[in-house]
Formats: sequence, C-alpha cells, structure tokens
Amino acid sequence: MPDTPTPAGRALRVGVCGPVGTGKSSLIALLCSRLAGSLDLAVVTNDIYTDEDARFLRSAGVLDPDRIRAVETGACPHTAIRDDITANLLAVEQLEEDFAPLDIVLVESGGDNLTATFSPALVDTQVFIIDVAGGGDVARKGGPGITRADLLVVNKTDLAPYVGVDPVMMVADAAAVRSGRPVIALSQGDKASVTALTDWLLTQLAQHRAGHLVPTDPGPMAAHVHTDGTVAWLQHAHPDDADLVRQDGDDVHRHAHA
Ligand SMILES: Nc1nc2c(ncn2[C@@H]2O[C@H](COP(=O)(O)OP(=O)(O)OP(=O)(O)O)[C@@H](O)[C@H]2O)c(=O)[nH]1
Ligand SMILES: [Mg+2]
Repeated sequence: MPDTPTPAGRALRVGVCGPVGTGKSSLIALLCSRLAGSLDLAVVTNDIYTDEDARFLRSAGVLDPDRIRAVETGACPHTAIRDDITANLLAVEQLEEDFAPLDIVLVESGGDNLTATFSPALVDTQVFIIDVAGGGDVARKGGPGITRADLLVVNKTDLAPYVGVDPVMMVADAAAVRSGRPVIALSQGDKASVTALTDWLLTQLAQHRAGHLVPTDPGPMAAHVHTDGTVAWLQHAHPDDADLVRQDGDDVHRHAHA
C-alpha cells in the first residue's frame, strides 16, 4: 500500500481487547506476520504485572523487537485503556516518532472482562475478541465490546467440536446484537477467516487515510431503557453538563437531564 499521509498526520491506531486468553496476542502476531512486509507496523502491549505479551510477540519474530513496547498497568487493565490513557498514549506517540511514518499501531489491552473497551481518544478503531472455548453463550451476554466494538472476532473456531459449541450459532447470536457491525469467525489455521480479518484492517486503514474513519466509543456502560421502551447507550456529556447525547441504534438525539 502506498505511503499516503493521513489527514490525522499519524498512523491508524487499532485497539485489541477481550477476556483473558481469547487470543489477542495471537491475532496481533497474525496481523504482523501477514502485513509487516507491506506496511510499517508497531505494537503496544498492556499487562498488569509483567511485559509477558511484549516478550511473546518479540519471540514470535513477526516484527522488529524495538517496535514492540510494553505498558505495565499495575492495576485493572481497563483503567489504562479507558480512564487514564496517558501511559498508552505516550507509548504510541513515542513509537510513531521513533519509526515515522508508521502505517498502523496495534494496542493490545490486558486481558479483562466483557465491560472493557478502549477510549476513542486512544484508538481510532477497536476489535473485541471472544473465543468458542469461553462457551457458546458468551456472545449472548452482551456488553459494550460485543455489541459495539468496530469488529467482533469469535476466535478459535477450530476448537468448537471439542468444546461442544456451534460457531455458526455463536456468530449469529453476536450478529443479532450488533446492529450490522461486522463479526468474523476466526481460526489461525483457516485462511479464509484470516483474509477476512486482514481485509477488514486494510479497509479501516484506507478509511483513516481518506479522513472518513470517525472513532466511536462502544461505551463503558450497560444499555438502559427509556420510558418509551427504546434501548439507549450513554455517549458523552456536554461541557455545560446541561444535557447529554444519547444514541438509540444509529439515531442520535438530545436528552435533557434534571
Ligand atoms: N486452537 C486455537 N488456539 C488459539 C487460536 N488463537 C490463539 N490460540 C491460543 O490461545 C492461547 C491464548 O492466546 P493469546 O494470544 O496469548 O491470548 P491473549 O488474549 O493475548 O491472552 P492474555 O494476553 O493473557 O489475555 C494460546 O495458547 C494460543 O496459542 C486459534 O485460532 N486456535
Ligand atoms: Mg496477550
């Protein structure tokens, strides 16, 4: 892909989050092995107590080790990607400075729970990963990552027969709560699924470069129900705090608070 400057003047920042062990590092290693020959990539990992994920990715040999930086959160993983993103932002910006011009910086969250999502101030687009080994019902449990991440990956589909899960049903369950947002059933060994993943990322990059990618916040909060029965998500507070913008599906409207 040509070295096209982006309107933002920086790399596309991609968040990867999801519960512990669902395959975040493996997905990043996969993307690096597929794309590092044609794109300039870098990675920031988050671990609570160690730099284990960064060491895993360096040892995978998919990227120059200097392009993989670790943030040790020392606290709940979601804090460092959502509430106080300073350490992550500094790591991303340092990589962008050291290896300019980068095409993509991938940020791996520490393994967390179904409520963790990235702040849109840290990443331009985000992937949430669950896996079949976590149980076929996980996709139905909802939460902001499953319902509103830019991409949902249902990983390790090769394990489905061994854990008694129907991956087609799991993807259908996920699709039913995502209002048309994409879902990819992935397995490291399934070429078609890996191509679907890389195609999604390249499309995001093209949109970023064209200035069409608007980071959206999956939101940290649970859905709530309005008196008229519509389900809503809290989007953001306005500076004057007089009212809030809420979003029902894709229909944004104003909503005054007492
Ligand atoms: N069978 C199978 N195993 C996979 C696949 N992807 C990842 N794994 C395995 O799942 C395990 C966890 O993968 P990781 O990539 O370390 O998961 P993670 O989400 O980064 O884990 P944490 O960072 O500790 O939360 C490893 O043993 C991987 O080899 C897959 O597509 N199929
Ligand atoms: Mg990991």
